[in-house]
Amino acid sequence: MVPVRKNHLHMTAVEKRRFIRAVRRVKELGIYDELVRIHIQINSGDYLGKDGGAGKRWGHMGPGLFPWHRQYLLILERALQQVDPAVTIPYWDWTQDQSPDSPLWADNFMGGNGRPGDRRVMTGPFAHCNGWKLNISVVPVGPEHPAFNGNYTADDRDYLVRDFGTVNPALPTVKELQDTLALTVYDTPPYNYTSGYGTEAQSLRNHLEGYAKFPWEANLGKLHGAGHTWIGGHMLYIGSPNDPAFFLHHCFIDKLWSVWQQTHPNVPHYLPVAEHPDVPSLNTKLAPWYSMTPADLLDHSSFYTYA
Ligand SMILES: [Cu+2]
Repeated sequence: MVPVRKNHLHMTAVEKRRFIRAVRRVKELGIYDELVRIHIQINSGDYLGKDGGAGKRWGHMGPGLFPWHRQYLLILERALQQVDPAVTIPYWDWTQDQSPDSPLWADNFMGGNGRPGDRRVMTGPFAHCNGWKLNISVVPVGPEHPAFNGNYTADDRDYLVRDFGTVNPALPTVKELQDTLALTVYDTPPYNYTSGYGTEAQSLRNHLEGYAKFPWEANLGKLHGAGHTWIGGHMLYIGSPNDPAFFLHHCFIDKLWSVWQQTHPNVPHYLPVAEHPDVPSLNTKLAPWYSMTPADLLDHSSFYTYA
């Protein structure tokens, strides 16, 4: 039986309770925080190497975005299933589910926005007052824009922070998503945050990641980026997996890679195929696990399906 991932809106109250219980248990076991640590380590390296020549960008600002996060989510999901075999990671479709009053943010699921002032989350299972304490958290330092900054220092706040709609007031629209999913090229040299800018050179990956936009679009930071920035708080920076909403957001990104593949069955579903100094190729084992390649991760259907 292959596990089925579903939209959180279609989960029963019992399914939600079991998901939350498993996440909190995996946190107690230290597995969750180890995943946070890995994300910080990999993401920082990816940002510091954004212009190339500094080793591989594994999971961000490059084609590894989809396979790397697919493996990352699989590791969490399998840990959750050790606690409760029925649990899968649900997804958040932010083109349809945009209200701060969504069941997503209810007290029995992700909990709500941060309070005024320090933006501390006060409700739900991931509120500090309900026992969710951050052990590994960082804030950006240095002169660069935080969104392009690989330089971080320890953040001693041990509570989760959210700030809905302040940095970015709007979640992505259906049109924004459809325009990007219409692209027919997975990624383009230099396989970084500049790939596919404009109309000629395409990059499904960079448009979906959010660093490229079409001439008719107003702002960078769309789609994947916009989900992070709309939630705000911890979701803005590389310690974003401290917010369990990260996994519902990235689960939807994961689903979209699959939707794009189905929409364009006859184009390469990962690029580059040949070895490349700055990014994983189709057959490069992904750090820090060195167990699976993008080729191994191209098709999720043996790991899980989407309802
Ligand atoms: Cu990430």
